[in-house]
Amino acid sequence: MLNLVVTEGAIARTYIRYTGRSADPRREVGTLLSARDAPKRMFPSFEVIPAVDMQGGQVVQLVGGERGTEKAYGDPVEAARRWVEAGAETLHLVDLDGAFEGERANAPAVEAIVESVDIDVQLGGGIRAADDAVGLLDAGVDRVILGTAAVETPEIVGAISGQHPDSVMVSLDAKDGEVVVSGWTEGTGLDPAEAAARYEAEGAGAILFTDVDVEGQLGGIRSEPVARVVDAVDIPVVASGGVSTLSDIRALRETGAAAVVVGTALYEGRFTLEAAMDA
Ligand code: AMZ
Repeated sequence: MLNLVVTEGAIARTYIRYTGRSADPRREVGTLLSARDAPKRMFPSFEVIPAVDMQGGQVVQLVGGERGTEKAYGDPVEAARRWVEAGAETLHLVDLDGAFEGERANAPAVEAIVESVDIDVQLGGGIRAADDAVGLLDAGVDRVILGTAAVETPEIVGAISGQHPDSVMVSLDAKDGEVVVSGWTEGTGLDPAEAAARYEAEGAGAILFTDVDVEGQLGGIRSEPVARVVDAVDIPVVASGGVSTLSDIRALRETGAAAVVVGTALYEGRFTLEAAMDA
């Protein structure tokens, strides 16, 4: 008998156990193949995602996204490996030089991470053209994160999703209630919840919502702005900004967010990734 142990959406990875001969192997194998070809659901259960923000080839964390406030935390590939060992299911990579300058500058570290880890990798910062995004997805990045380009050219979301379904995460980063772009230096006049609904219609697979007002400050999260975005869409919303305690993580989970990105609190050892995932 062929005993297939299937966990939703993840059959191709690990959850197959063969325990003998099947009465009808062709049927079993057919089921197995179609399950493997089915698209993987993004964030099937709540995730705590470590951030690897890069500047000049180093991991850094900024306070409120302001240049000049950076604190460095070493080599990105080592950090990525450390998060994988600690049990991360997804890595959140940001090319900060790319976000500020409009052109990605940490590609060697990104490539090395994509090659050395076998968990999902999402990447943002300086992805401003559809062909760059598609190239990254072809090269093994699981999701591209678009901020500035999605605001300037909303159709880019559909253009990329057409080739790689469910692989565009639109980043709506809010300062004083308004979406900001270009390294969070320029306002757009957009309301984050209204914009989220619009990008869902454009084909976004998920929304990243960063509460810039509390970002990097270890001062705690605000639930309401996250809940507003969650309530505006059906696609997963990943929350970011301000996490300093395990109860911040629980509070974000209660908003209905699908995942939370944590940076400074993990690098400063406020809690471990294991403890955060247990929370
Ligand atoms: O810290 C910052 N100033 C900052 C930052 N972390 N500015 C942008 N970003 C991130 C966004 C998103 O993930 O949260 O960069 C990405 C968007 O970049 P772009 O180049 O598409 O606007």
